[in-house]
Amino acid sequence: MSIIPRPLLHEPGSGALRVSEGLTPRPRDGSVPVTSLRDVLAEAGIPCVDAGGVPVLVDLSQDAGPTGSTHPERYTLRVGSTGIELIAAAPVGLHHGARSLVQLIEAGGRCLPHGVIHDEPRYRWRGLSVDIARHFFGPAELRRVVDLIARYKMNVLHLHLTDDQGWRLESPSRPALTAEAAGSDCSGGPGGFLTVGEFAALQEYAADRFVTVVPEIDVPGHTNAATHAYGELRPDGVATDVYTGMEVGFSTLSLDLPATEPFLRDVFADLAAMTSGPYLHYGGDEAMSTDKDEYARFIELCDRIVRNLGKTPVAWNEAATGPVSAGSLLQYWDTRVDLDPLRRAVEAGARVILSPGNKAYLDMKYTADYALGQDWAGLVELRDAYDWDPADLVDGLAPEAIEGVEGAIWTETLASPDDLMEMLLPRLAAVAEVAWSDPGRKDFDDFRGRVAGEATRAWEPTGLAYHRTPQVDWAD
Ligand code: TNX
Repeated sequence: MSIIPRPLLHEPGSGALRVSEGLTPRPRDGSVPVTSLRDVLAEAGIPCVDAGGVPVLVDLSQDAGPTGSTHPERYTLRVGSTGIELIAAAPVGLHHGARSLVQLIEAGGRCLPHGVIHDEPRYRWRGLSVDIARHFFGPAELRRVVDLIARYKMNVLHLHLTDDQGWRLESPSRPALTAEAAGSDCSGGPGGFLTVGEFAALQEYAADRFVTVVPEIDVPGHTNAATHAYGELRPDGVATDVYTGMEVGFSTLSLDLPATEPFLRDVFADLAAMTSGPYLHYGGDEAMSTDKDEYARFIELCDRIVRNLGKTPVAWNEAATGPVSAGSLLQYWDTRVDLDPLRRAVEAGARVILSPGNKAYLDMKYTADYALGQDWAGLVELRDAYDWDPADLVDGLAPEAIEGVEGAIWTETLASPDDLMEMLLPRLAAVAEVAWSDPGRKDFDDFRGRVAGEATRAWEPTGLAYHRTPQVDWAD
């Protein structure tokens, strides 16, 4: 079994099926979509032919997946002597099944072992957060990230769009944000930003791969770019200087200034209008320069603004001291803090995304002497990113309160696309498996073998940089 993330159930058969002439998808009837299967196969260079290939019967049926399951993302993939069968409860499951099929074909060298897979994810939120504020990564790089996320059956791309060093998304009602505060980054580079059109196109590209983009505008801290563009957001009315360092916690908005609430309303309204998914992230982290009571009022206001725009609010764990509204999401990252506020927020109806810094932060160094990355949360080797169970992370957190798992990559030290990729790979595969697979069947030895296969079959052929950790026996 070569698939990452490891499927829930796999019953191997005894023969194998040759797919040298390509595949011929056959929907059970006209209402069953096969475009997603065709697209996934085409992107992997596996030809689909109208006739004469190995038949792939495609069907939507409630009988798909593990026996008795009602999971909306479930699918069943059968490979036998007469062909392939892909059955899912919904189009998203067909997409997952297609991803598994591609990995099986790649691993088998076009010779598919017989067998049956019944699969579904453990968590519904399987994300990666990418900081494009400290260093800017544009549409082409972000599409490559989406490709990887989708390959590993993850479904959320969270974009950290604003920080002290730059504002990276056009906001039509506040043009100075990108006109004045997007031309810098953490290493004196030119920065950059996504236009409204580029952001729309990226979301469409992601949606075609069943990935939701969750945009983050971080307030009230991490706001030097905003106060550089709009001096009226500062008590003295004077715009702050451009910031190109790596410190955190020095900037803040001030709720009692007349310009602040209109600013928040404008940028979140713009963001809601541009965002096709149901979530808006308003940050809330590391507001070390914000007064405590004022911080609570900020959280309450941002939660309300996002709700009134018809979106579900998401914020970093600090916002648990909020109040946040029932049904909003809190993203747990800081393993050093008191968790009582998080538990209380959950009791009041919040749900939790787990991004523990010492496991899921893919900007942490692999080893102490690694050139890239930081180490404030610890070192995160491949095994550290793999060997943890989300259900055990926060004492007293009900399993139903866990929405899912998200890796995060902060880019203070990552200036180039290769820097980004070698921090993501191979650890992104570990995040995907933690979020998808049954913890009872997880096995690092088996996983690292599958990772070695990904490097030769998926990363090297497409020119993706990855870290050759000694924890994997790479093929060459
Ligand atoms: C903490 S995680 C931060 C970021 C930094 C990151 C570096 C979080 C919510 N805040 O501002 O970029 O550490 O690892």
